[in-house]
Amino acid sequence: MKTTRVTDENSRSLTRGTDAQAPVAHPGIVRRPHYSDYASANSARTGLTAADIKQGFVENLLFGLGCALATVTRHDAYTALALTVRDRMLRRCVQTLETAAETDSRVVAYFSAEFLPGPHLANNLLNLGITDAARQAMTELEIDFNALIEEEEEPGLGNGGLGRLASCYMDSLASIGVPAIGYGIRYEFGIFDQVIRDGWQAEITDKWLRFGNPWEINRPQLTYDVKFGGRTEAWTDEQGRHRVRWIPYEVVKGIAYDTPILGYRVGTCNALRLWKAEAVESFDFAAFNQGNYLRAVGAKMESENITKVLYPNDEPAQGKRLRLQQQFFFVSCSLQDMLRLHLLFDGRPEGFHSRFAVQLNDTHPAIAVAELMRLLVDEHQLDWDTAWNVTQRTVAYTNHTLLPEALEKWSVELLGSLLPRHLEIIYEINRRFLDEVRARFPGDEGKVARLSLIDETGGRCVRMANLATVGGHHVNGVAALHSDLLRRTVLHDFAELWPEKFCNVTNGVTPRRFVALSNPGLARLITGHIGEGWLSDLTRLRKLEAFADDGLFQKQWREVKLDNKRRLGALIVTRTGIEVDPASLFDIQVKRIHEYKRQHLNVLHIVHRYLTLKRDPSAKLAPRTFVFGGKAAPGYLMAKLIIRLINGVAGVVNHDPMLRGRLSVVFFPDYNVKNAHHVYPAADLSEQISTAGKEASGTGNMKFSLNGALTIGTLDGANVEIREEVGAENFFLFGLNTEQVAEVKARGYNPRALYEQNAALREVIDAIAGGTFSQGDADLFRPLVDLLLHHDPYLLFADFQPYLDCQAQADVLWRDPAAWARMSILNVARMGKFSSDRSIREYCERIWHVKPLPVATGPE
Ligand code: NBG
Repeated sequence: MKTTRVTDENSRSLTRGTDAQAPVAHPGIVRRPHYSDYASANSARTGLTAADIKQGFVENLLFGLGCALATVTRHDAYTALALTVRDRMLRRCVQTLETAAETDSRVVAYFSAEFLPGPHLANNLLNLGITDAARQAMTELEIDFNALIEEEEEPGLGNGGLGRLASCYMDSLASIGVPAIGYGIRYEFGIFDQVIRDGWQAEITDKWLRFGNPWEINRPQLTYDVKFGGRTEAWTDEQGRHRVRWIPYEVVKGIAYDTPILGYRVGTCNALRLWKAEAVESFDFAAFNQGNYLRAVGAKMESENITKVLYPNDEPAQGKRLRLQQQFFFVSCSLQDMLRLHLLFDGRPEGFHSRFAVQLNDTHPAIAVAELMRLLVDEHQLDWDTAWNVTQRTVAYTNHTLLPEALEKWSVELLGSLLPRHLEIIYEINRRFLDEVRARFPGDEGKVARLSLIDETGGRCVRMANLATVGGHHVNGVAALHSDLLRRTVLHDFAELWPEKFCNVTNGVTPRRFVALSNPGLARLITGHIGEGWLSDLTRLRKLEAFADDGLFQKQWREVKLDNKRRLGALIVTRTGIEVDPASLFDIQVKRIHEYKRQHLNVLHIVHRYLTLKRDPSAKLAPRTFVFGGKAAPGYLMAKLIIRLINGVAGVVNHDPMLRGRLSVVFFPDYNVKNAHHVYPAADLSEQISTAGKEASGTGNMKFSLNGALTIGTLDGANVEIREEVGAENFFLFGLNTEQVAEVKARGYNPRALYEQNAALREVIDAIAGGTFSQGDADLFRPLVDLLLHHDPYLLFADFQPYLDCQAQADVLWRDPAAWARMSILNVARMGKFSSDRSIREYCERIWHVKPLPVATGPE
């Protein structure tokens, strides 16, 4: 890639608009401006008062959208308000860029195939501190402010926890003041919208861009060519060096779309830079010239397909060609973009790692290791060792799963056909690496086979986790237990080889979105008692401990919760028609539907309660409302059957007059970030019941607890640390731990025997199998029942009785509202550790070696 560095000499002439030619592809920096240049900017664009916002809004409506106030639709008004807010962010974005450019500070490049930012408007208002001013401005214009907030459709560019984590991290990076770019894919269709038909999940295309997207800025001048297929060719350069060139079969163009990500009450505003694929003009010229118009156009459509749709599977890797294309596409655009930026300031590619720290969010972007090597060696003429040193010092890798089926592998054949040069590079990395291994462990070919980047056990495959581990300087898991298991199992040989490479960074969540924004009542109550500041330093929540036994405080605490439950209840009625009692215990499980997460264990408990209440209406059971939410991967039949089962049970339970006010079951459709805002604040009990060792961390567990829900959970993922923090006495623990799970499996697990021994379990399974929840149809749930009876890979039966016993304890506590409130307060008070600010500080210190860089906020 050739980059023109514009010198001071010609930049000055450029700004004077004299003889200089405007550079086309990469204009670079015309001149280094300073934010004082914008000091005179119009206060309608930058001001933070209600009057300024009102003015800005009207101007955006008129000049941005060409709308008149008289005929404005709700969506127009939303867009105009979004643009008004965006104006205020762009000033900060530019200031952030300039501040970063002035120092030589390292910029974090967070590589993630998924981001789930949630709706932007309310969050940006909060971070700017202008929610009230904006509300006032709208009220003066007789526009319903809340309706505008509701109008926003969220960008569903992720599946679940992994994508949401990436967005929490973007929020924290900006809030702490670390210059960063989030690099990813601008999917035209994000995660599908879920609707429930006859109890089954149906998927609807997510057309989130249908009415435009006011938050993004299209940068058509920022484009990069991405090559695919073809072959490589060796040649010798003028200095007699061995070189390789890649002659691709096709080329696709990536175009940047930037979304500003503003920190909380700070000047730092980073960019989320997402790439869209387009055909290059000269594309399939030959076909075109031969008069084969359709082929030429067909190929164009194919290249645009790359960023059409998000793969809706949250865990298992698929081995699909298009998916590998997506991964390479965004990685290549991003690295080319970073090299361009770096070379603008520093002519030497060998200094790349001191400009950028790349974090690989799981293995989805792991091809970055090979692509950075290719760019440095083939395009920037570094020798292999120098390039390798740069690559290893740039890249670090976060692992997010231990599930064997989710560890990404690409067949050598597929990778070689799509990325022939990268396969060569991977082989070369592997050859050098395995030489080292053999030198250290002579004769241990077993170890060599396990460490190899190539899996030779079946068809030959490239192991992406191994590539990321060898190519990076750090590998981390996302909770203490997970990082431990990672070291002991999946990456055991690597951890032995390079113990210092491995570390843990426990996940965190942003308290801005997940408390201040979604639970304003709680936020107000907290601030009223411990003052401001906790949103930027969540450990200050500790001060709430002093109020845990305060009767008045407990009362206010419970009123906030009840209010939130009323609101969720109202939403449940509109979405499902089911009426729920806000006074009942809200027992909630929201997350992707997966067997390892064991939503069906939750169902077994509900069925048990149902049967108990039917048999003995005077049974001392707390009135409960069970709420489920989550999407199933469209091809994951068992997960879909679990949704059907939940709805089958709901259908029976909710229509039984005898159970009115005692038991209800809700499947809340289309669980997403926007809906999540209503769910977490309304929960009394949070279900975190995965089979121990399967959930890497979980982050919903943190959001619930931070909103005052008590957790019922296993010793899995971050539950372990949550329990440590809030205190064992404030956590409902049950079930086998990871060692016990391994023992049970090693001994030979027999779910059928458990079924026969446990009358309650038998009764529950028989009811499901017999058609109680399927209108007598004994076939509907057979696949699920058979799987449990004969295999039960996630040990539901083993954990069934302990789960029931633990649930019974929750019932007992519910009868004592003061004790429940006390525990709830203590949970919140002790959740400070789980702020994503803490996680990001750890990444900064241990992995990236970057420091915050304060950015001035003014002038407004
Ligand atoms: C998920 C894990 C969760 C974890 C999130 C974020 C993947 C591959 N992994 O337990 O299942 O909380 O990542 O780290 O989506």
